[in-house]
Amino acid sequence: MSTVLHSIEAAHKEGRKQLAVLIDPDFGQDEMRLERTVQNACMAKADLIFVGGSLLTSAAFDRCVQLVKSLSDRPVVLFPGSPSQLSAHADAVLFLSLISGRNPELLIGHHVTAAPSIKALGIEAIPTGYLLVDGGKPTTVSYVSQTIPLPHDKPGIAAATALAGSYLGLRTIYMDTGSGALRTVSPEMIRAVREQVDLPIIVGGGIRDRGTARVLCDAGADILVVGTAFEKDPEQIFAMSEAIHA
Ligand code: 1GP
Repeated sequence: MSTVLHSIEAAHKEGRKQLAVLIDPDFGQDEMRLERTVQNACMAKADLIFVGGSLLTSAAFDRCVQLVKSLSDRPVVLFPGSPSQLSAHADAVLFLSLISGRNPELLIGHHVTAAPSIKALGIEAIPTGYLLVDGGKPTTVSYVSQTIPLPHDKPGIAAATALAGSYLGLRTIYMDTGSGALRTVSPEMIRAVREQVDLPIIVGGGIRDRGTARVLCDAGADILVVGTAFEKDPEQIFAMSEAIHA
């Protein structure tokens, strides 16, 4: 049943790096651009398509996921900014615990609200420890989650947090500086987490060029998530995919 997680774990074990193209549901309102982004993601052999955003300003979330799924031969994974961002058209949902923060709603509250819906919709839940890392400016995630990001220069705290997450049974670790961040998670922080946990590591926030992507992969990231750069220029997906898969 847990096919998306199994494929992520298999890639991690084999050292195959993966690209996840992030689609913001609001961005999805421009259907022609969305179509081009998804088509490029498929042609460039991006590994996953994530759909989600921190702010639920779109009433058409389900419609967006349905459209993405209809255009894509890649697994579609929800990266929900709230318990209402669920859709039966997705293959899986990142079941996120914001373990860098101390907001109980994001450690267990929203999970209780969302769990019955996820079961009813029949989508795969991927238990994910989410670490929000300071990316040089306040982001929507830090504002909406009302949590303080982990300091950018404290890899030890990230490593201890990820280790605790693995002891709690989480299956992937997602380190994120937030959409449009000025800087990415540091290679030092990724290395520190990699030394502590043998779980697939997802890294996102502020990744704009292939050189940076390579450095983050070499540090131990398994999946890189890119949103803003592809919103600006969907043609960038090809070069980024090539760099990550090299
Ligand atoms: C944000 O990790 C994602 O949660 C993607 O960030 O939009 O900066 O690529 P960008």
